[in-house]
Amino acid sequence: MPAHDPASAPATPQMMANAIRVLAMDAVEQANSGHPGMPMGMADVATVLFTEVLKYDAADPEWPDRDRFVLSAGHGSMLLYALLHLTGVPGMDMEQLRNFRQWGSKTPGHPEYGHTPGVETTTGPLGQGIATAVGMAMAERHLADRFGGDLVDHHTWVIAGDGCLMEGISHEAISLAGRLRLARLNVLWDDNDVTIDGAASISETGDQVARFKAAGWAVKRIDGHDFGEIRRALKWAKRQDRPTLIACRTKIGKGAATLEGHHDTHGKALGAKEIAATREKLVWTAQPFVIPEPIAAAWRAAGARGAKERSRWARRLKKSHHRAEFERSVKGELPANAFAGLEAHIAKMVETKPANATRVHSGSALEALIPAIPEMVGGSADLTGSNNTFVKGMQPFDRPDYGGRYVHYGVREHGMAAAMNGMALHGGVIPYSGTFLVFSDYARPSMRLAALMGVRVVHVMTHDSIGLGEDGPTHQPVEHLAALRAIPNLLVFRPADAVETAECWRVALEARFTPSVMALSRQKVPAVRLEPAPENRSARGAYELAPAKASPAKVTIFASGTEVSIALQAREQLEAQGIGARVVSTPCWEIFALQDDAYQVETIGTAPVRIAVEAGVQMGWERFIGEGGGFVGMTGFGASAPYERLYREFGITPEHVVALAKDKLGG
Ligand SMILES: Cc1ncc(C[n+]2csc(CCOP(=O)(O)OP(=O)(O)O)c2C)c(N)n1
Repeated sequence: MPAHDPASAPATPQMMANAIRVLAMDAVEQANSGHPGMPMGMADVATVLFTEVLKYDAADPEWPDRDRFVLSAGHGSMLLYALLHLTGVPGMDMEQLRNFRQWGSKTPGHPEYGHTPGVETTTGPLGQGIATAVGMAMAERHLADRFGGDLVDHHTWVIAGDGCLMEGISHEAISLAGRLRLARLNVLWDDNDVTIDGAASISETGDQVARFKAAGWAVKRIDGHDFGEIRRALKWAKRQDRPTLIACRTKIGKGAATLEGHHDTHGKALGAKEIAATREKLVWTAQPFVIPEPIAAAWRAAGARGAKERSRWARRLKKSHHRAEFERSVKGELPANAFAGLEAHIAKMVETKPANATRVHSGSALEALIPAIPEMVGGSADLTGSNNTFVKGMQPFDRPDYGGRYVHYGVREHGMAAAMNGMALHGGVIPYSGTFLVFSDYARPSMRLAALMGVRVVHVMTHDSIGLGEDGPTHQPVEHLAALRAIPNLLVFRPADAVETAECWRVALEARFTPSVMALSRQKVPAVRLEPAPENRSARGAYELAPAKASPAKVTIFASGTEVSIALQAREQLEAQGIGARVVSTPCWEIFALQDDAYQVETIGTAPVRIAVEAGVQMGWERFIGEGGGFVGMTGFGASAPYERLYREFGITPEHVVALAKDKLGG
């Protein structure tokens, strides 16, 4: 047996890194799918990070003051799973690694937040991790200001690959982090010059290090296989007064017998022959999924390194006068009086019945919410005045103290949505932000991940239809409501007036595990909720706003948002002709779908004719109007003109609704 056989040799960093390499290649081999190259290439860097630098206690992966670790290059999931297993995260036993990528395991193809203990965010769509990490670093700074460095004092570490840095979102993330000077954000770039198709240089000639530097980051290049250099660089990163990039020059598949450095190691099993030769090269005699005890013990000790620090922290928390508020915020519970101001505002709106744009009503709702819910942190992608997301008195979130609650995200919708995810994942912050609804397309990949992860973020998306008028079809969403409603676990609210807007805000904030979109208008609309209600009617998703006067109802008109008032006018006209018509307001389809059958059936009603009116495409409305129902809305793109003209030209009028209803009734 050679002297450095892992079964007997002391657990050097090299041996500990080789444990990651072997686990990665064996798990991918067993699954016959996965990505061994990246975990093998970054094993050395990850070993130093997890054994010497990262602040964590594997026994409690939810310790609020832990350093966050984000594997942005999510395809290298076996790196993370190996680390979680080796450091001793509860539940991450070897069985999980044996069952990599299998049904029911905690080791899915790409890391999934909420599915696997210790996974801080879902990654796989390249670039999302680094952009999400920006939000985590923002939340950390914000909470450090709110609760003090005694309770909040940690870093956010990211491993990103060439792919993450090629993605456009990386630009938004890097420039935002640089501008905000997020010194607790440290990115380790797996600089291996390999992507799937071959060398990264076949599609990239940019200088990444120069790019980060230009954005205000501190940068360094190292040999990612030299433990001394890695150690010094990670320590250097913690000392900087700005975010840091460490370009770690690595070889993909490092350690593989013949494939080291080859793009073939990126995304497939190495094969039995290569694995046997690699075992020999690494002098690794242990069977697959067996870690020699000295190495396993050293890893477990690394995982427990932070235990003392965690108990010291827990003692500080116990004594802190911030304790109750800190615990409440981090758990994501709302303050006891969170909605007192909002309910008073609703009562006032019922009384005063203001006609205005729903974006303005949203601004008024926020005026009641912002003072009551200190963890709400707002912002806009450079459309503050249009989105009505700013409440007087809010301070900008900015260096040096980061106590402000309003983020100037700049024109970075995608980066903004990802940063919001990061803040929500970090905990202690409820992020909301604004842009135009049409630009949900720019934010969609991160919104989808928010829905998949189940995080509470609120996207205020104004200018929600042709009703925005003169800016024209580039800015007029048509298919966006349908597209957003298609995302599972995303609440799409489209309130009709001041009361509904406030009600929807409440539902959004109470949805602890669901992101929301508030689709809001630029144009003024009349109040439709004129009477006090004993309950939050929007919390049913859809409800009968106006019953038929002439009974039984012959027509039910369904509408959302700004078209609810059109539906009410159509109802008046039908009733004037002796045709009983009722109106159902549908502020949130997803919530309506959760109501019991009896309520849904009763709300949809039995009128023979069902018409829907919404200034968007029809897709999805069948759930209310059935196959034979009528739809008044858009069938193509809008146009540039004053909105009243557009509604007339595109036939979204009470008269058109009436004509269609009568036609369906047979004259
Ligand atoms: C947005 C997105 N596009 C494409 C992919 C598919 N994909 C996964 S890994 C990868 C190449 C990444 O290259 P690199 O980051 O250098 O990783 P390495 O080859 O070093 O493992 C691609 C294109 C993806 N996961 N996400």
